Amino acid sequence: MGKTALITGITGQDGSYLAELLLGMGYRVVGMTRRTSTDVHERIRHIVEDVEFVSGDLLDQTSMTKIVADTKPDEVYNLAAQSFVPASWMQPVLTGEFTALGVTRVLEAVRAVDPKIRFYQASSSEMFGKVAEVPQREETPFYPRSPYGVAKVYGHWITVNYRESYDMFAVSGILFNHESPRRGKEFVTRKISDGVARIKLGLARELRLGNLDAQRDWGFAGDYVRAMWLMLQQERPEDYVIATGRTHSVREFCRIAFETAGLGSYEEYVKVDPRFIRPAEVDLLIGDPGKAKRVLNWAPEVSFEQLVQMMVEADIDRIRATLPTGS
Ligand code: NAP
Ligand code: G4F
Repeated sequence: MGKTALITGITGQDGSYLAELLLGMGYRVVGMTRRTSTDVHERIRHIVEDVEFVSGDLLDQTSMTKIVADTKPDEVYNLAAQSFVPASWMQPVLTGEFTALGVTRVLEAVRAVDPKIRFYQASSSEMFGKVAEVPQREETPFYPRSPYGVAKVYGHWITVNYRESYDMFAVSGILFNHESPRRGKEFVTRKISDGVARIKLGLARELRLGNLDAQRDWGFAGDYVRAMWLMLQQERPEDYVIATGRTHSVREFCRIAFETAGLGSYEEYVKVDPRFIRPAEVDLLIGDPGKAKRVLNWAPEVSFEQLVQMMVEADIDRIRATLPTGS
């Protein structure tokens, strides 16, 4: 018998790549989705027949506990969250309910049904915020700079607390930014690749962005979900930083993206718009993936340059396919 995995947030970027990975390894994959009046399966359309769907919500303890009891998973991956940082200033209470208390609800469900179920929490480099050291490691103190970051710190510590209080196999992956052609269009990398594609195909003339000097340690989502799985296969539950160890600015992302599309200098098209500047910024993130390399034998396979090219080419192909033939 193969293992069963329950994934919350299966309709998101990471959920889609993780489901693919686990199905490929023979897992029975159960995906939790919340009820919506429209179809949210865009990212998992190609595997929708292979996944079992259950309806639940991080806000609802009863549904969480019933889902864990009914599906009897060996592993639970808690990827669901309100994950867009600017939205967390607009909806700070809701962000706390989803992204902080939601973690406790899933942990409570696991504890009540079977504390031996292995649990993965999607923690974030946003917890490091105004960074205390460079690069950031598992021991680096947290200094979050947004309601989202604060909520993730809660999610991280409640995971550690359940591990220590109830001897559960509960681990927290502190993942640095990871991107792909399936990234939501509100995040800066996808906003750039989509914007570049629109300019290339004559559908737009400019791209409006915020802080071009912000620096992130960007990797490919497909590489990062492998690390999530590896963390749950270890003998001991421990937390890991997952990152490439290299950082790049938004400006550099723009430069490579416009060059990939053959549009020349990004400076001709990119305009800084104060609407996209944040109330408090995380200026620099760079992770130290040393422990993940040593213990998990994990390393990213896709470089920054390959990632930018992959995203720009995918958006050009996707948008071109929607245009009348010959455009
Ligand atoms: P994403 O694309 O925004 O996906 C979020 C998922 O959460 C979606 O499936 C969404 O469902 C679901 N969700 C939101 N609120 C929910 C609720 N109340 N109940 C049930 N499901 C709910 O995020 P992602 O990029 O895949 O990231 C996955 C996780 O990793 C998130 O927790 C994120 O905070 C964390 N993380 C991401 C990164 C990164 O760079 N991508 C880095 C560090 C940590 P709908 O489809 O219904 O909206
Ligand atoms: O792409 P972003 O919105 O991602 P951010 O805020 O780093 O958060 C993402 O990564 C986290 C891991 O560190 C996750 F936990 C979180 O869920 C999410 O996936 O912004 C990246 C940087 C920021 O410094 C922002 O100020 O890009 C800068 N930026 C500049 N112009 C912009 C824009 N960001 C967005 N979204 N839109 C802009 O126009």
